[in-house]
Amino acid sequence: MGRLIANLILILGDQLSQQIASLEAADRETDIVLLVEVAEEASYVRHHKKKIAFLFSAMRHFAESLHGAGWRVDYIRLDDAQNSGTFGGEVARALDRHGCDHVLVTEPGEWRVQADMARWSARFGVPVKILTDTRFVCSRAEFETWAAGRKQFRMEYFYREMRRKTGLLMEGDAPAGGKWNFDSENRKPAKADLFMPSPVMFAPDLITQDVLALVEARFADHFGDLSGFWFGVTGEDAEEALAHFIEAALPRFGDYQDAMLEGEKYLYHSVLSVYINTGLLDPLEVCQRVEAAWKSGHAPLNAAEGFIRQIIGWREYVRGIYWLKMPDYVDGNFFGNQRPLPDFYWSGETDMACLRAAVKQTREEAYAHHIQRLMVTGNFALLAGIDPKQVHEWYLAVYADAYEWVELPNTLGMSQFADGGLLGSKPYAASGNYIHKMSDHCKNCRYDVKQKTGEGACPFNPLYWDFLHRNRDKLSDNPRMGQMYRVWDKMSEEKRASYLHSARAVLDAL
Ligand code: FAD
Ligand code: DLZ
Ligand code: SF4
Repeated sequence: MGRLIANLILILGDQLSQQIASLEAADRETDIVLLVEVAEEASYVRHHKKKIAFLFSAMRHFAESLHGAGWRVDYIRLDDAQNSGTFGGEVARALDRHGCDHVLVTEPGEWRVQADMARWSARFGVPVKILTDTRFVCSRAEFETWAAGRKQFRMEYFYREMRRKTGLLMEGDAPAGGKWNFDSENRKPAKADLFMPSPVMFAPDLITQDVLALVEARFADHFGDLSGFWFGVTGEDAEEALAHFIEAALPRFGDYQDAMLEGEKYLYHSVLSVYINTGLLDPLEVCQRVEAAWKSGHAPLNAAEGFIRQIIGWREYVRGIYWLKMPDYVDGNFFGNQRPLPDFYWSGETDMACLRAAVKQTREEAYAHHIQRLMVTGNFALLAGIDPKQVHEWYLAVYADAYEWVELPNTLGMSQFADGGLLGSKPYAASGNYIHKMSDHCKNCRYDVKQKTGEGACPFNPLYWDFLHRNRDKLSDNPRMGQMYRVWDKMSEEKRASYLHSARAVLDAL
């Protein structure tokens, strides 16, 4: 006999897993699964067209697979005549349609959505149960316990606990290979290579083609190219992408993790965040597969460890920080930066070759790898004193893998140091020399990376010193910055003035 209580189970666009907690707790006989395409989610920041298309297509495919697995699925399309455009509005309509007396959801990834859900029970007059998202190794409650009483949070210590908890790359109580972290081996610049792997690209099927037409019609004025859409949109596609990454790119992932090359959009990166963050891949399973590749001798330890650290270390850690510190976190502005985001973050029209390449590929693919995000677009915004909230909204909009829980701490914390150093012990600020060392962009640039000041100098060079000078009261006590202030102080008055003058010219031209 089925249960008397029928649940309405709302599955959000980034919860597309049959193992998601709300489905695990549900009953196929009595419960209704609801998925909704809603205008508010696509436009509270104006997401990249490819991101919206990916999500809608993945949601439609997921609904089909649920139906095939025997679930009763109610799917609301964006262009359904009665679509209210919001999660709450669609839950209200579905409760009327189906007469369910409970709502069951898995906790959402964004504070904004959680705050809305907290009001649903009173609004709809039915119990609303919000379940822990079991896709994460560390629950929000566990992270709070870890953080309690600590003056400083450091990812490295958190990561070691996650290694112990998961048993990944552990030999008894000790880390495999005798070290927790092989990052020092992972800083090689890459060379153009005919055999550079590329992620598996999937031709759009009929469902995706429908969605592409919808997105082109409804979101024509959003950032991003829709043409050349190749993302996988099902769990099977994502599996194939994972297998290909492990086979073709993982062995060199570690070595070239920090490298950039003109015209090479992916290098040895996995391009899996888009699938992991929507639920098409399970993060722990991904790590176990990578560990198995190391155990079988296919990939070296520095690659496997580097990759696993990103997922059970950084990914879990930034989520913990997000939930610990929201809602105030988003207003962090340690340096008091107010400058608006330059237009070229949208147009890509700049003579700075590194920025042009990063923005161009972001527009084309809704993807850029970590070092492009951190050391090119992020570094420039930091040095130029851009309002961190505008920087945050840009990253949230333009990347297919961006959800606030992961994007915000990476942008506002790691990249812009706007949280005053909760996430990193010093700002990721660098002059042109870093980009020159790690990439081949400078040879295609109108600016000269070796030139420090004056017309034609790489803008990162004067901006770097101007940033340090401008923020001296905030940074000079930081032990990791002392050395740079000593270098600045030893410069002649004339040299310092020349840096500041050149920086002013760059900033005035923005
Ligand atoms: P790979 O280099 O192949 O790394 C493997 C996996 O590790 C990724 O798929 C991802 O799941 C995880 N990972 C790596 N670094 C991080 C990190 N710092 N935080 C969390 N997970 C990480 N990542 C997002 O998933 N969504 C975002 O919105 C996002 N915004 C970012 C904004 C800025 C300013 C910066 C500096 C980083 C941001 N990151 C974000 C982290 C990282 O850049 C991306 O996860 C990565 O580029 C995704 O590409 P990939 O799958 O090829 O990653
Ligand atoms: C990003 C996004 C977009 C563009 N559209 C939808 C949607 O129409 N329906 C949906 O369920 N989810 C969408 N999402 C993902 C949500 O924004 C995400 O689930 C919340 O921000 C919580 O992380
Ligand atoms: Fe970027 Fe400067 Fe190199 Fe040009 S010279 S590509 S602006 S780092």
